[in-house]
Amino acid sequence: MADAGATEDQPSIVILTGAGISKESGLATFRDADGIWARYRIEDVATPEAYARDPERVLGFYNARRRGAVADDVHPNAAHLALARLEADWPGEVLIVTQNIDDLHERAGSKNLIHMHGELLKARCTACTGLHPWRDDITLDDACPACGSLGTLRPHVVWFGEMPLGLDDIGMALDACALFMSIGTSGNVYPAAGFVQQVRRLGRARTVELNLEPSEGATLFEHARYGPASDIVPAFVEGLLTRGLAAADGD
Ligand code: BJW
Repeated sequence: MADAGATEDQPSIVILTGAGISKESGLATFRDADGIWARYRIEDVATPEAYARDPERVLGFYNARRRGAVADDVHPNAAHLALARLEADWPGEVLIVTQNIDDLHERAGSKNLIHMHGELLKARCTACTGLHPWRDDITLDDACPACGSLGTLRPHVVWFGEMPLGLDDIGMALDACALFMSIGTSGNVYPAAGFVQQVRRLGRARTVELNLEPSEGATLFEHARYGPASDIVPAFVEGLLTRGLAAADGD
């Protein structure tokens, strides 16, 4: 990650994204009525205990989602593309902190990106901790490409009770930014749900929620835009690039 410093001429922006930004690309959210948690219980598929109890079930859940994410008809949408354009054209640093494990931000062209809940297209070895690009199913018969151990590969994702990734870099970027945007996340899961409060404590940055509807934490933000991400994010980015940070104000 590049240095997260901000100056008046080059104000930095931190963007938190969640499942809502990938919804219009065809990937399910978690807590909407048609979301993943309506079909699966968290305690069966998204905790270290679930994996210890029934690794095949947990691997099956992520194998199905990996097949979905690499499907030919899944592409970055206008919201992902607009954020990549913002990173390319904004005079200061733009950091995307995504809770999503898909690779749609990368495929849109974003470079300065932290996957705080891991990456679906990587496997991690529980024996040697090695990380490996992985586009196929993970099975208990697979050997770690680095250490050769059998049955030790798991999805490189952050389950409940595990420590999210990149928190030191995220914390520094939040403290330095002039604008914090939260896009397509319900504000249910910590520590991500608390980032807006961290930013507001310092009182230096504007805070904006962009979501289909007011999220759990909506009142914590100073400003908001509501609608599908593929509409509101490109419009918001266009405003920033033409009018600067003041474009964030208002609702
Ligand atoms: C649209 C849209 C469109 C729809 N356009 N918008 C009690 C109190 C406080 C905390 C805790 C507590 N008990 C336990 C905790 C901690 C726990 C936690 O937060 N639990 C809560 C449930 C209370 N957190 C953890 O365990 C985390 N680790 C941790 O805390 O470590 C300790 C620690 C940290 C820091 C300092 C010190 C210690 C780990 C959390 C791991 C989350 N893992 C998951 C699954 C793994 C990845 C995967 O399988 O994909 O990550 S859970 C799931 O939720 C996934 C997501 O990344 C995450 C957030 O979901 P997201 O993205 O917000 O999706 P949705 O569906 O909830 O919302 C979608 C939104 O989009 C909605 O608002 C829609 O309206 C909107 N939308 N269409 C725009 N077209």
